Amino acid sequence: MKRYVLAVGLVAIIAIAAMAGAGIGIKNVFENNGDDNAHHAGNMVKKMARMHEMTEKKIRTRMHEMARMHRNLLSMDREEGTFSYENGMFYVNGIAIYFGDAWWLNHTIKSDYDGDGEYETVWNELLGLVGSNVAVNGRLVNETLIASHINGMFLRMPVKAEFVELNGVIEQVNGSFYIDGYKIILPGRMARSDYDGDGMLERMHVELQGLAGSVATIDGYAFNGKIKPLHINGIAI
Ligand SMILES: [Ca+2]
Ligand SMILES: [Ca+2]
Repeated sequence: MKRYVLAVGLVAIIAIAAMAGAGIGIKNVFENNGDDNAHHAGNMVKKMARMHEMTEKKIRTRMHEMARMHRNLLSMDREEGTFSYENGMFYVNGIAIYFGDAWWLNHTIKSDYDGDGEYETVWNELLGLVGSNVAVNGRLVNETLIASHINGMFLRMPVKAEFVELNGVIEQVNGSFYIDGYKIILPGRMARSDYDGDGMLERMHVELQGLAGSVATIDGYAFNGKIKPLHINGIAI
């Protein structure tokens, strides 16, 4: 039943897109037809069109917000100078640089920061840059620069978050989900895996609804009482 309604919705959206593409207005198709069914169908399509428009508007706003946030990342704090390493800490011009916790530093990175042709762990990429001139962007907090970029290449969001593994019952309160007292921050998109095991790929919050009340293990980055999950019950986000 759920699938059938979804299919009808999708057909309506595709029909609207096709009509828009062909330059046919919804108004022209339905307004001159006295038939009741056509009138109801017209209202439904109009409603779908409004919903579609609102979703598009939301996505555009979010994309603008993200673009603004990323533009701002390079115009916050910046240090340029010789990159050094001492007693487990990296420095530029005597300023301590925080690149992330142990879990993140042992993570294989997607950019070749030291330019040796290999994608290594963050730690090894950074060690490969020691002694060279670098530019580090980020946020200066208590005389430590929390890095977002090195030599213009993106590392991570400049938030001092730590990697944690939580185990407990997933609770749902006012539309939000919690585990072990942490609020779970979910991506606003379709799930790539079937986390609740109901045989369907749903939106992330629907998957979590299917897990609410049961015991789960969630790992990810924790900050300010929130967790941004990397895995739910061992399944990647
Ligand atoms: Ca490398
Ligand atoms: Ca599911």
